[in-house]
Amino acid sequence: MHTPIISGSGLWTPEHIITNEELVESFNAYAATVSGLAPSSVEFVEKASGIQRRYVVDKQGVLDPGRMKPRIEERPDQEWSIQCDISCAAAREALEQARCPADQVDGIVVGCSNLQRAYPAVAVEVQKALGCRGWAYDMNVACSSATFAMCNAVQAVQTGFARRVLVINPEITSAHLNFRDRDSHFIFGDACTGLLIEALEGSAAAVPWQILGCRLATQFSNNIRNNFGFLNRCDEEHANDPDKLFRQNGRAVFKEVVPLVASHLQSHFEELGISSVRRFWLHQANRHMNDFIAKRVLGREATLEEAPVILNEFANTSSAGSVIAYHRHRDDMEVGDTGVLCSFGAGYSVGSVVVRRLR
Ligand code: CO8
Repeated sequence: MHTPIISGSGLWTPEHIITNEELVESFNAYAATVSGLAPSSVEFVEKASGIQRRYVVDKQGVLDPGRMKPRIEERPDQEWSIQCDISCAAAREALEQARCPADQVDGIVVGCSNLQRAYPAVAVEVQKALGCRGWAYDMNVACSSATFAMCNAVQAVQTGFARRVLVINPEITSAHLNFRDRDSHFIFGDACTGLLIEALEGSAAAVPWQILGCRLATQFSNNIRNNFGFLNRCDEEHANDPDKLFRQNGRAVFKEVVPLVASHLQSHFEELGISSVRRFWLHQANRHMNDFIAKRVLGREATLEEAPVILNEFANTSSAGSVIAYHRHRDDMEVGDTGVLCSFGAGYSVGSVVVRRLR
């Protein structure tokens, strides 16, 4: 069996930022035209979620109260698609950090909550655009798409099925967020992350992070849903219902997912025989959720150093969240330190990947 490592990470961030103030102003302009719809508030958003702003691929379209969705032009088939473009940007940074030429990559897994088309797979397009060999496929486990994709990559590397696999998470959440929904209009942001997972033997990485173990779990729930799909056009009456966008029962998600994730992490650490974890790169959906999860696992409040927060800047970027936290908050860790990337979300789904700094 080969030793799997993360040898590089990359992050693509859109150029547009929407602050809570701007988002709430737009929502309230819309709400003023709908009888019975209460206004949103900046204070609520920040207090309930910890989110202060988010990056989006298009700002104007989202903030226009007459539109409230991003303007993203359809591209001709001959051009790289938007998800391919942002995937390549994140992947190139990861490859550069790993000191790995693109033609040495054997496999690509693109995992995210919303794929822009059914086929050809975005991953295969990325493979062509980057000049990688081997195979590529897309997958979707909502917010857990990154950790589940990492697990696939780890197994491929361990068994020798592939030497190097790129895991990429192009999350354009703003296109499937209902900006007219008071309960959730502030929750999401756009970003794309990339990781190179490869065998330690033969890697040129300056700072390899050994992957000690992956653990995945799912449990069916209707509390987070998005009913968008290819069958929608077969029922014209319901084709444009708001439930074809993201919706959730946020309170129930909060209550049910916190204990699920905490016990998932505890059993994963036990299984690996790990007693001390220096860093928790948690999924970034809600600040309080992360505080509760870390507290349950540690038996005390976690510091910001132990459980870093990026959702104040990015909001919930779905599967990219825990990878952004890892990408931004790991350089200060010592050789031998252990950390965990952990995702949770729709499904429900929970994924954890435990890593240790090797050099
Ligand atoms: N402004 C002002 N007040 C508001 C607003 C608002 N915008 N929204 C609600 N309120 C009010 C309510 O009316 C309510 O008032 P009252 O008490 O008088 O009835 C009060 O605030 C409390 O409402 P809630 O109970 O709804 O508020 P919470 O404290 O529960 O906070 C949260 C709401 C922030 C949504 C919180 O429940 C939460 O974060 N839950 C967890 C969410 C989560 O983790 N979801 C994961 C989903 S992501 C995923 O899995 C991937 C899917 C990816 C899809 C990407 C496509 C977009």
